[in-house]
Amino acid sequence: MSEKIYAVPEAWRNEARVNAEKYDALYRRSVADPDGFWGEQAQRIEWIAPFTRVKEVSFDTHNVAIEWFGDGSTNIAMNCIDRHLPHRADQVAIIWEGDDPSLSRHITYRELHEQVCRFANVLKAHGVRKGDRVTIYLPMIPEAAYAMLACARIGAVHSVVFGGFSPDALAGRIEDAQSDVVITADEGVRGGRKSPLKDNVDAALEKVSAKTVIVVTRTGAKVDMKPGRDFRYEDEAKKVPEDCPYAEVGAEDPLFILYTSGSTGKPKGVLHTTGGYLVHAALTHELVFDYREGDVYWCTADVGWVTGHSYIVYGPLANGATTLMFEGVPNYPTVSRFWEVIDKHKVDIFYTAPTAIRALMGAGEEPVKKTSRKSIRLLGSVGEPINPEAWEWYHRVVGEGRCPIVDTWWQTETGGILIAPLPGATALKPGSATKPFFGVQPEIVDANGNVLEGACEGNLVIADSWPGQARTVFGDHERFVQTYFTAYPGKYFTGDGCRRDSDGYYWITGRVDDVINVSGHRLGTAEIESALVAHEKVAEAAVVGFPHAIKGQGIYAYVTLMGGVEASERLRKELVDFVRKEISAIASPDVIQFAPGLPKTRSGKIMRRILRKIAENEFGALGDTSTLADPSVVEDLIKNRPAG
Ligand code: 6R9
Repeated sequence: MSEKIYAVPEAWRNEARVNAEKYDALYRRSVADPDGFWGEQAQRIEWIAPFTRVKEVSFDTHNVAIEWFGDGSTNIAMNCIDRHLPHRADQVAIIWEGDDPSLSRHITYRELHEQVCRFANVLKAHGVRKGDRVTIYLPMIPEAAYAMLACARIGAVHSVVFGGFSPDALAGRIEDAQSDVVITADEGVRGGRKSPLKDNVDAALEKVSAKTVIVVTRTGAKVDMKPGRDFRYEDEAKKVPEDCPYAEVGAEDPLFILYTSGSTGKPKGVLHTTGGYLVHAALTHELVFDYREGDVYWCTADVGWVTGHSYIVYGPLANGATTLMFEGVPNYPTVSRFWEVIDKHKVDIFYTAPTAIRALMGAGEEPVKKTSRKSIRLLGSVGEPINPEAWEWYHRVVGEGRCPIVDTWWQTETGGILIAPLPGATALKPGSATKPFFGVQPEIVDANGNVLEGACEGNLVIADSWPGQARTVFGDHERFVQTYFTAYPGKYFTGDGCRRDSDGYYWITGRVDDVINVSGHRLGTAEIESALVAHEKVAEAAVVGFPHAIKGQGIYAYVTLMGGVEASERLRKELVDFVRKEISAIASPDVIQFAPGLPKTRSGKIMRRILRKIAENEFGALGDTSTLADPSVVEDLIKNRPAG
């Protein structure tokens, strides 16, 4: 671990909104008096009916119930748009940068208002009412933000599905959300390649049903349109009025569902509600990124992930910011693309993922150094632990040593950032997400649930609620309780391992459950295993993560074939493609090892600990193998481990 400390630069200290002293005092107050602290912070958004109650929370395993500002009402689209119109109608709300560097668009708050109203009216015309679920399967085009905000405007619940997911994965999410309406585009464009989004929707709707598909034009490709079910957005938009009043929405009414992988079963539909989520997203966006009036802010995530929800759309727009939405990828047309976009749009704040930094680091300094980047003031990181080497490179080469890096730890379930530096207050240690945000009470527990004090390492739990916390798993509250509130009763279990050093800094060590983090994308090993065993030639599969230089973790699959089936290079490729088709390209295994048997205990449980060690090439550290039903299986696995 890196021992280096970067003090808060003097200019930052002098101009800090929150300096070190203020952080300490305000943090203490925020946890001692959450009602007082959050009651005040909640005034940053506009309410329709004011709340009189702040925090009403039970983490009791028998009755998990989470409410914030429960009797207040508001509207998120009103907060992100209408509220700004009197003084920033002509300010740019969204800068859209296309995959093709010659394409960009500037959308003002006035235009955003028009577009969102139209979109909302189209949804209404197709029967969408408050509380209905709408699935959004779009590329990174402004319409993705319009569609999300249109749902929020009428009180409908969006479920954004990442455009990289396969028809099967999409079908599962449409079905689970019981969503009658799907919004998609003819095609997506990324890295110069087109992806057949509408065709994927058609394939998904052969398995599950939806009443209406609304198709936004991106490339103009010819796609099948099923009469009575499929509608062109552009045609529908012409038929509806241009204004749409916003609905009054309860603080605890749902805003969105977002599917995320866990250790077991299918992805869970994590449900977020309205008031607390917006307060948390907006406040963290302002303080962690030190967002200032007039800044151009760029988060490179996709709206298909929670980072896109909270820190491309809702947090920035609630703060009246100019948020950049990028359709492309870091290495197209060249590996200078990120830095060129920064120069083109004079980006002040840049937020990306360690996997992108590591990939670009591999291309050397020249592609960065030939750009100016002088507009950049602050850098951010999210999605997985950032290794100190990548941190140092990001700091020294990209930020030229003058930009603080905010390493932000949070999750789909937390709604917004929970552990991160405040750039004017917190000295930085490369690789550490540093200190808790206001109101957040992290604790480190051992396997028995004992709370550890001082410098220690264990599992990360959060002792009490924060406004942006997920409220439930859609349609399955029991699963919500099981997943997050039973391992350590009375506390929220994050699934992450963590070390705290003697300065009280938190260092996330990665997942402690059967979740792997590939390029910042969460995947359950169980999900990939069930995709593999769905193949007719596969008898059994076990999947583990292994360290990968660029992706952070790679996917290593042990596969036992059906009797009589020969292992071959061709079959290996076939299985990789099969997983890609069942889930997504991000889930395709990096390594497949064909194995005659898997190491199991006498009760038949696969010993993943051993499989992880073999995948990591650490044969010396296999630990106790005496409880295995057949220890010779392990020798075979070691002997036949593919090179690499
Ligand atoms: C926002 C997001 C959550 C998991 C989380 C952890 C890992 C995210 C991190 C980080 C170390 C950071 N993670 N940020 N680990 N340092 N700054 O990524 O949500 O997709 O739900 O993933 O990602 O393991 O538990 P999500």
